[in-house]
Amino acid sequence: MSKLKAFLFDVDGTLADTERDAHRVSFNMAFEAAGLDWDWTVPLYGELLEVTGGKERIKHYIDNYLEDINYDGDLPDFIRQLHESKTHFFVKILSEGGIALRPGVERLISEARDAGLKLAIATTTTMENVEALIGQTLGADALKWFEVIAAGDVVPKKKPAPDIYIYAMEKMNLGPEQCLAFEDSHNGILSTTGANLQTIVTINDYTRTHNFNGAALVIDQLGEPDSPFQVISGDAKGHSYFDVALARDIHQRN
Ligand code: XBP
Ligand code: MG
Repeated sequence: MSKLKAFLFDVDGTLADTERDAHRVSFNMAFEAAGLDWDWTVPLYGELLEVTGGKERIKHYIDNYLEDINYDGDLPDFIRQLHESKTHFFVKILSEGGIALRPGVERLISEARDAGLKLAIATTTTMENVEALIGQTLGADALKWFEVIAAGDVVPKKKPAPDIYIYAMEKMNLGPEQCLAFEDSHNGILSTTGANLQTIVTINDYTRTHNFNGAALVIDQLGEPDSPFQVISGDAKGHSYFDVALARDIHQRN
């Protein structure tokens, strides 16, 4: 039995509810700025989330939802420029304080640091977005708390492929039996389980109906001492919020 050494966090939907009110909105802002009449409504965006990665999601939309489009230059270049504009709007929304961390995230990160656990991020989103979220919510210094921030195009295959988690663990010199991962989506848990990681899932409005087979514990949020989580599946061993003690308890069952 290996000792628990690190927490690996997904970002979008896990650290913060970014998809509906930040990513979706910034895609729409980029479309408008480019003179496109595309409108990614809340339900449509839920469908589009099936494809991870902003550039990949735009390509999927073009291929599957549109009859015809007019653009200058070649398609990958057009998508890349649109996505750069989207990242600009996303960072702006975050810099205006538009998004908070989910309940329990700041407390758990702080407890993990006190307990000497390593922290890492494994996300599909762009590095600039991670820096904006962490900087805005925990402060610019907090980026250093994470031994590895594995983001976006650093691996060729995004989630649901396990590559981003494998990359983060390699950089930390740790194996999956020494880590616990935090995710919010079906694509996320396919990625963690593909990397042989034990996984805690905190659901959100876009993912509550997803299949989380293979999760060690599925809860509605990490919770706080005065604001308990709800257990969707798995055994929380009488705990009412997610802390390092519960993480160690779950890890021992591995
Ligand atoms: C997050 C994503 C990302 C964001 C958009 O998935 O799918 O694509 O929606 O980010 P996960 P970019 O939480 O599983 O990592 O536009 O920066 O790609
Ligand atoms: Mg996610």
